[in-house]
Amino acid sequence: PAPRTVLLTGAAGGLGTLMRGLLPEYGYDLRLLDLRPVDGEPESIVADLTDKDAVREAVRGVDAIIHLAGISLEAPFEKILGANIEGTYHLYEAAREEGVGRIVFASSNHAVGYTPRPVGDDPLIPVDTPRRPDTFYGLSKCFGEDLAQLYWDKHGLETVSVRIGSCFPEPTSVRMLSVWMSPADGARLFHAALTAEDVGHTVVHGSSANTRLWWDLGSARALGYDPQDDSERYAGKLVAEQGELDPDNPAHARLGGHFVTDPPIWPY
Ligand code: NAI
Ligand code: 15L
Repeated sequence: PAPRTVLLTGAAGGLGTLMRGLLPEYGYDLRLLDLRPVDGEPESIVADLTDKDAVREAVRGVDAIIHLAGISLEAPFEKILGANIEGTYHLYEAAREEGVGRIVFASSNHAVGYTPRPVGDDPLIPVDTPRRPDTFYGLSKCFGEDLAQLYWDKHGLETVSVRIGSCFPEPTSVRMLSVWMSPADGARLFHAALTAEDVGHTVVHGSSANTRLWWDLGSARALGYDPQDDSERYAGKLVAEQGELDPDNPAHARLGGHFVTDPPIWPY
């Protein structure tokens, strides 16, 4: 049966806030968790993923999990280790112990951020492109994907790992024109990832059907995802402000953008 009660971790964050608004329309009953209280949601669970017992309690009784919580940019390794690596392990272990059948894991383009972006007639980046994390942050997403594979192979716990490009209300850079996922398409993709049958562990790229797309959406479409948006309507304004990408700039030549520089340069 399709999942109904879904634990949304990271519910107070940017993406969590967008998805809290959109996913109930698909019929989900969301249980919210974050390190900090979720605005206007007094019943949300305030818990740190590094607290194993709290995570197990939060997971009890849900049909599926959308796992967004964690550090979402580059940070010192020790911080990534707690929130993203240990925290994701706690979540998988709790899901196994409580019999939760499926997790949708917010992976990132930064798991493969050093991959050259296609130029001219180059083929789109395939979903099985070799791992090339661009940060400790990206490395933690590689860990999460491997953990997902282990829990599928060993315990039959299914995951869709979504390598999200940039999911914000609007793209804010020329690079983002290629990797942007509109919030509405994000909800479409999460819904497909929750409801497709027999996903085992599937890795998908998470973006809209952008004119300037860099990566292949085939495995996402195979889940039933049918993106409706295209960032191109923002291209005129962004290119006028920022110019086209400069192939001689290393941060414009790789999928991960400015995450590939040392240190990463914000904004991206
Ligand atoms: P965000 O930083 O706005 O939200 C992350 C949330 O996780 C925050 O509310 C934070 O309080 C919570 N959190 C952090 N450490 C925690 C812990 N130890 N225990 C419990 N909660 C904790 O990030 P955003 O943009 O909402 O991203 C959500 C997820 O999607 C992240 O895992 C991020 O890596 C991933 N992602 C997001 C992309 C985007 O474009 N927004 C792109 C690629 C991946
Ligand atoms: C990510 O993984 C980050 O969480 C998000 O804040 C953006 O930086 C996004 O990637 C991106 O590459 O634009």
